[in-house]
Amino acid sequence: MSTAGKVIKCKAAVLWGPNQPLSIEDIEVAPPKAFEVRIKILATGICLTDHHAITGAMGANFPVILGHEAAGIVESIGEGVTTVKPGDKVIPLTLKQCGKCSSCINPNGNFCLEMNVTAEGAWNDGTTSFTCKGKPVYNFIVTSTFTEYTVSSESWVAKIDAAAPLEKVCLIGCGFSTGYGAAIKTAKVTPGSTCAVFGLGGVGLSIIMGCKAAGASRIIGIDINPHKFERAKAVGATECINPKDYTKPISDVLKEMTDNSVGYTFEAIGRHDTMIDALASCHMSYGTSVMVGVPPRSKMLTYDPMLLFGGRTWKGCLLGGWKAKYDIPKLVSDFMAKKFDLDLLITHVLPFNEIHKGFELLEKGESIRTVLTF
Ligand code: CND
Ligand code: ZN
Ligand code: ZN
Repeated sequence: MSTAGKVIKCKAAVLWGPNQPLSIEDIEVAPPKAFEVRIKILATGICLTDHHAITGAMGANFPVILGHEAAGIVESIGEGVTTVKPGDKVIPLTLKQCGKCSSCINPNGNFCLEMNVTAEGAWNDGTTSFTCKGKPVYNFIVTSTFTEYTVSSESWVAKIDAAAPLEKVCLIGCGFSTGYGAAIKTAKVTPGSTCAVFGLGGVGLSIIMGCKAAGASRIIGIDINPHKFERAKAVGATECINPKDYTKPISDVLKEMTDNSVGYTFEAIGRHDTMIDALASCHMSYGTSVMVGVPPRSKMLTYDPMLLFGGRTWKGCLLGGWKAKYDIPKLVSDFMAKKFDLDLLITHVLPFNEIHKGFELLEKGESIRTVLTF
């Protein structure tokens, strides 16, 4: 029996407030309105950004359904939707692409200026697509994938290869694309260069994969958890170091190790101190440092401007700098063409109802990516 046009009752992990446990609830998901798409989620990764929203380091409206790294199948579409149809395999996007604003038309921009309209987790008319116990439940970066069904807007959904394995390509929805793009698209790592990656989680390892694909000859991984080193090396790190093993600043350690030749550094943790460490660790005159970790909300960062005065470049990027609606399907095609291996990033696969275990593994530093399947 078709569910199109009807409210769907299903399970979702609802976060009722900051620092509360995720609660698996029965929710109602409204049918898609004009230009909206309702998606049956089949696989979703857990990213540290979801954890930032739980702790309050990243803003969200409560109650909220988190999750933003997923793949699924279109269940039904609203009036006017032309780029996807029921049955299509899709990845919900964390960035929209209007295709018309100054950011979308510039080849280097991917942060669509229309983004702010949905910043509060509700649609333009103030409504939400989810309800639980009679209360509206907000969305998270328009994706909300810790649910059996979600609703997104057409410009935030990318149709992907019908043969793509969803339990793997879900990582292309965030972590993989973010890291890989940070290296090849944002930093534009050059062949033969030396790179240093701070933070060896799913995003950091994807940065390493991007540095390797770009032809870097030395890739140094940095993490305070040495258990991350083995997998970092498996994806391409040439060596790994733990800042806790040194008394001097990590930037000095890297300078000595490389005869002062670190061309590119990346911060994939989300801390101010490591953002400065990463900046100070790239070459003072030609180095580029990319801020990939989400900066803690509402906190100012102070730094010595001399760090930039000699010529360093400091950049940030969202989703690796990719133009989501156009580039995500291409990355899925690249995966299908075996240009990179997502299995190296997936340490755990759990059923959706074990989401708590997935977060526990992340908190304990025991996972790279946990994929939840439905
Ligand atoms: P994950 O938790 O898997 O990895 C972070 C790693 O950092 C862990 O291995 C930690 O041990 C390590 N770490 C923690 N503190 C330190 C420290 N002081 N020094 C060195 N290493 C440390 O996180 P993830 O890979 O899922 O995400 C990483 C960041 O990227 C996080 O801030 C997330 O919110 C952000 C991000 C950004 C974007 C974007 O579009 N820019 C997209 N997704 C995620
Ligand atoms: Zn735009
Ligand atoms: Zn993410």
